Amino acid sequence: MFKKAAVFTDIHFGLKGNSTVHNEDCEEFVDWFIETAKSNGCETGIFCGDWHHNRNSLNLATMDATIRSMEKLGAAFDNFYVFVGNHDLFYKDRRDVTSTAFGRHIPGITFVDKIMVSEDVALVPWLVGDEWKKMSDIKTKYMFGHFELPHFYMNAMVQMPDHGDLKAEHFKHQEYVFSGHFHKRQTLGAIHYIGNAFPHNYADAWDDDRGMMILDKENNKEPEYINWQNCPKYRTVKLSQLLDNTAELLKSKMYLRVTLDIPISYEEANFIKETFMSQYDCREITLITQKQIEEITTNLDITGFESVDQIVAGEIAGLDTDNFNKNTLLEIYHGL
Ligand SMILES: [Mn+2]
Repeated sequence: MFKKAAVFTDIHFGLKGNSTVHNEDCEEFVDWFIETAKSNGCETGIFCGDWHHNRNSLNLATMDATIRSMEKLGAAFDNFYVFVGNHDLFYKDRRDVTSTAFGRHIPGITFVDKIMVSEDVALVPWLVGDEWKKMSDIKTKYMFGHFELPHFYMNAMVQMPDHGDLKAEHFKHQEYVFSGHFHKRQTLGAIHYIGNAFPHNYADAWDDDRGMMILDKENNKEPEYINWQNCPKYRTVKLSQLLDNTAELLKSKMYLRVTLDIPISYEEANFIKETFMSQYDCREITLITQKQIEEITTNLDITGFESVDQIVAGEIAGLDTDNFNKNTLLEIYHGL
């Protein structure tokens, strides 16, 4: 099926309410991925699922970025495989309606919406119904998929519970199982969650070990992971830490939640925020009082936090007005 493959997963075009910033990050990532794959001599590309984020509301700007990116990937490789992930499906437990099906018409793209087995490789889209029971019968050395396996980390701190279906032990014959779905990079036994393309939100704070994986199958090499250095980055820090290590901590494209652990006036805090944002090209610095932090940690559901983009999109959608066009407001915001 391939000699040397470059692999990425879970890019989620259209995240944060079809955010322009996010879609631009995705396109920059795709350019970096192609360049890195080519300089490493990969003739094949694989995407392990969740191309789009939202099954109901992809806008045209997202589709524009998607089509351009898929065309580039199709042109760059002898074959580029695009798996269907759970986020790409309209129905949870069926794969017949997907947001990425048009990909099969793009030259160079192979759309993987059913289990494909060829030589020593199996390609497996998001499994529906009882399909998971077939996994233990597949005898290939390598398997790529979008698996939801118990005990692996869904994000930095939450482990997937066991619901009694597919688990790591079912992959009896594989030496390597590479999967998307969980965004944190992690390996246990034969199972490799390769990590998603780049950090998406504060659930990914301090974890930039994401990007791509290269598998040189022809030479029987171990997988090689390469991080995208220019990724957006999420950090949670105390103000005292930030002031002590400013130059070391702050990077471009950074989102920061800063806890005010030292006494500081509103004006001073704002001055620090404005200065750092422009000097280090940060995207967001949110100052949080100790009291707010306690409320956040007792709620614990980090994945439930909304980004600024999501909050603004939600507020605009909720406006009760005849005087403003909500779509225009949203466009203006996304263009900022
Ligand atoms: Mn995903």
